[in-house]
Amino acid sequence: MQSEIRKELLDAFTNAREDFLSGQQLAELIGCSRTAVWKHIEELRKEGFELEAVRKKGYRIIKTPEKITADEIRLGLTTEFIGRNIHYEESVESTQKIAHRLAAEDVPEGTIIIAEEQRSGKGRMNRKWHSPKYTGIWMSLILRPNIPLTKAPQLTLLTAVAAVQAIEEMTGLNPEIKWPNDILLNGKKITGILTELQAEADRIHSIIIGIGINVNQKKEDFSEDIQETASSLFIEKEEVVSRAGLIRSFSKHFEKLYLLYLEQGFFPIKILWESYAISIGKVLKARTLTSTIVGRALGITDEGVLKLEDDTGVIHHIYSADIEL
Ligand code: BTX
Repeated sequence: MQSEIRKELLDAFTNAREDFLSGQQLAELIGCSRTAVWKHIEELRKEGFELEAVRKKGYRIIKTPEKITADEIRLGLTTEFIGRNIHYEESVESTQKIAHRLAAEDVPEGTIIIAEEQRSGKGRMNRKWHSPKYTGIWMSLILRPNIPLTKAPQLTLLTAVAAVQAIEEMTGLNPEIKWPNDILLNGKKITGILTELQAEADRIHSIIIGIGINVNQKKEDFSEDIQETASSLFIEKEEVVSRAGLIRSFSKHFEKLYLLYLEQGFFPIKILWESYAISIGKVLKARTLTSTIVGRALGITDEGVLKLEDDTGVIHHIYSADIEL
């Protein structure tokens, strides 16, 4: 757990943007001694931050570390609660597992769990999520909304919108959503979302949203079975993308959408989701556990259920399926 002083120090550098801050200014802003400021600046340097120090002007941060650190995410974070409490690990089985444990310990809403690598990352329906070291964002987010159980899938769709907006902001690329929650670039999967619940009767204790974003992988970093279907932002943009920057951008967009959702319900989110969806209006094949339905996608219901109209005019409601375009 990082100290409060460290958090305030990073907030001060965030607000100062490119400006220098003197040791005295920092001490006053944070309400601690100059020795404490100096000690924390030395610790940032050990983590891989480069700070420029100029006499009579003070300090400013000129480079952040390669590895994601909780401090690097905090530097520039503008949210109230999403991503404010960060649990960071180098290597884990799955961030979802840690999130479940922390959620039961009553950590604050908006806590994120981030790992550099997952040894057994989880996809939906017990599938695997390939999560190699230092290349992607492998993250779980803990929420505690006061909504009925049946509405939980809406948050998966909201997460997809936030991820698309963050990718757009950071790269200028325009990803599309394939129902319910795959995010694609040029038809290849770059992001997956897995929503899990802790609930009693029909009361939600917490919702744990797992987000995997392929950021800086090269084609050969993917295992052979997904080389043709998966891609990364680096492959599509041909530039390294800052993972910490993307986490901050995602947190910002997510918080905005989540507050809108809690205030106005799912409708505004649904409109946004449909504007990014590739499938609406197209003929799709939906493979459910029990059958395969072919039909034209009409849109989604307020519960996030996909509506498919077959060629006899019957409208099918699809709750869970794999979709072929
Ligand atoms: P999904 O079931 O929609 O997708 C899983 C399928 O996608 C796999 O069966 C495989 O074909 C393919 N796949 C696996 N890894 C990748 C990858 N890196 N890029 C593209 N395609 C891939 C989607 O499940 C939900 C994924 C959530 C992942 C996050 S990461 C943080 C959190 N922790 C955790 O264990 N899972 C979530």
